[in-house]
Amino acid sequence: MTADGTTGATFEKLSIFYPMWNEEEYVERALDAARRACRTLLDRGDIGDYELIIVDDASTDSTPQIADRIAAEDPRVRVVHHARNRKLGGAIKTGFATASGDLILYTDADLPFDMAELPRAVRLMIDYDADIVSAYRFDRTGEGYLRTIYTFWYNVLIRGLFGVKARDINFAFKLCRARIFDHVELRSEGSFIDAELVIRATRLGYEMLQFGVDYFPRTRGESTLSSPGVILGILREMRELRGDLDGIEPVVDRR
Ligand SMILES: Nc1nc2c(ncn2[C@@H]2O[C@H](COP(=O)(O)OP(=O)(O)O)[C@@H](O)[C@H]2O)c(=O)[nH]1
Ligand SMILES: [Mg+2]
Repeated sequence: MTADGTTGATFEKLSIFYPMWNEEEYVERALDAARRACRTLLDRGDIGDYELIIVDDASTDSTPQIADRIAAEDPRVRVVHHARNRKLGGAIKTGFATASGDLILYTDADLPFDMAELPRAVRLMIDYDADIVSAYRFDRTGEGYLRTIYTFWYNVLIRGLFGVKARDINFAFKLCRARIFDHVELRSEGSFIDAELVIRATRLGYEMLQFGVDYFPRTRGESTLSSPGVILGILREMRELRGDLDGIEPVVDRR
């Protein structure tokens, strides 16, 4: 501790949160991987403390019980239970609202990338003074060819409609300085939320840095976010929020 009660680290606290719906096979693995990465960051003095947050979106398997047990054993683990399934956007809003750190990572439970990438992302954020560090997949074909094509066109659409040059906008690696949420207020309840975050933040003038990672598709359980309903939901929210997003004026000077 320094004289003013802070740790002297670059970031006082890193919050990592996972939206989880029926992830009993991943709860422990996801938290273990996060702990290892946080240990490296603590040792390097990049962060002074960390917390790991599970947003249980009304899971019907044993995810809630496993999460509660781990939280009872580890004071750095917190669990928020939704009373009803609110979908990805709802869970992500809960995650950002619960996070108490000045640095926040949102990612998925199924470990789509090696958590050892996190210390590198924090380093990039510091060295380039970015507000968001977002990862893209070097090779997305592991999620299936049809979905790879959807993903490609979704990124093209977001670029065309909103002028945001994101290489892999829906990939679940968004490291954010908490201060962006002084101005970014998310509204999506569904899977448009990733795009909404990036569109709002960059239009407000916040700087986003992107870096590539190897992608590892889930090896346990089933992917639940590529159904026609999810895709239609994205398009509906995009249409509903279009006017709102187009009205955003910068609050940060880009020099
Ligand atoms: N909050 C919430 N999260 C979900 C839901 N369905 C899936 N997820 C979470 O979203 C993340 C990605 O899910 P996944 O099925 O791997 O989708 P994919 O990676 O897009 O194929 C995981 O952390 C899931 O637990 C849901 O209905 N609500
Ligand atoms: Mg996945």
